[in-house]
Amino acid sequence: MDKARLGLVWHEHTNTEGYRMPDKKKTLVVVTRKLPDVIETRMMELFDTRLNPDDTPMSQLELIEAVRVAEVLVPTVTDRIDARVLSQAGPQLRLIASFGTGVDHIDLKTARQRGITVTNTPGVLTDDTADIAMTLILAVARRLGEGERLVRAGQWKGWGPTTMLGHRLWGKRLGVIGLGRIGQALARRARGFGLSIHYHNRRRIHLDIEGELEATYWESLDQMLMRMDMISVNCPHTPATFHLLSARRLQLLRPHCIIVNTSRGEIIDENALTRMLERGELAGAGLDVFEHEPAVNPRLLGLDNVVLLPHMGSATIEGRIDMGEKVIINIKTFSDGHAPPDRVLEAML
Ligand code: 8YV
Repeated sequence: MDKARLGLVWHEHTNTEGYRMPDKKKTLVVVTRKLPDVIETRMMELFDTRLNPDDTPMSQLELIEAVRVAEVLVPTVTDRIDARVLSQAGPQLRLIASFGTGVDHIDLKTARQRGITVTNTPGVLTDDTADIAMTLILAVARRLGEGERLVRAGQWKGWGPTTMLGHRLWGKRLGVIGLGRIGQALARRARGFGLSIHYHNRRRIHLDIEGELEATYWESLDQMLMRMDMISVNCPHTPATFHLLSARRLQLLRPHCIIVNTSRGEIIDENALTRMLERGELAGAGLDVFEHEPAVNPRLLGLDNVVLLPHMGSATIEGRIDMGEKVIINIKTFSDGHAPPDRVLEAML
């Protein structure tokens, strides 16, 4: 039987970026985690898709096996696609279509050097993540975790004029580190709660948006930290933002300040933060992400003034389906020979 009949002959063509994408009948896609059913069903229709139905995170060795055969890899935040994994990739691997916005789990430089395109899923988890950031601000300022634990433990003795007092939001200053898409969505919510918006970015945002949010730009992060009542971390994790909130910078915050983080744990020196919370040098923290996920510093677990969530910023059914849709669009566009809409370039970070 000839090779063509066995489906072994691939017709290659060049897409707009000059990459050569093997154009066999169906693109071989390896998905590392269980995705929503509707997304998996559509992927199976469109591509030669290998799923992970029991959702066990892949080991580094399993990832290496995957990149040896996949034309497209669909990883998530729990997969470390580092230089070691990428160095084992076969020449057929042309696209990493990540399920999520953050791309700090992928070695972008090595991917570029090996001619592998990387895409993500921006925009569709903005509101969900901003909701969780706002929830954490409310939860920490108004001591929701403590109150809930008290009632559940059967230890609530009844209303008292000076018990469970938190802090009013209205009139306070919120400093957003990274007033991008999610930061702005948080700022819109926060304004509804009477918070004034301050922000630090590498670059000042468009004056129209600044005007709409009545936001104050702080070129110096240190100066902003010294004056805020609450801080929200909303910038991506890159080499430049690793431990941006270092022990030194955390010391600049006033003791009544609270911090929330829905971005990446690595942006805050978690040990230094924990130490300050233990000593009462900071009023509280709301953390949806951790430096060594899924491990959580055990000393944080014992603290009353923290609210801890299991990385659920984008965890809505709607959001996860939209993320999957974006993954499909990126793969389909790429395998049809076009530039996928959500290409990630190192320079963008
Ligand atoms: C995602 C996230 O759920 O998109 C991101 O960057 O942090 C999460 O909200 C996760 O990345 C899925 O891979």
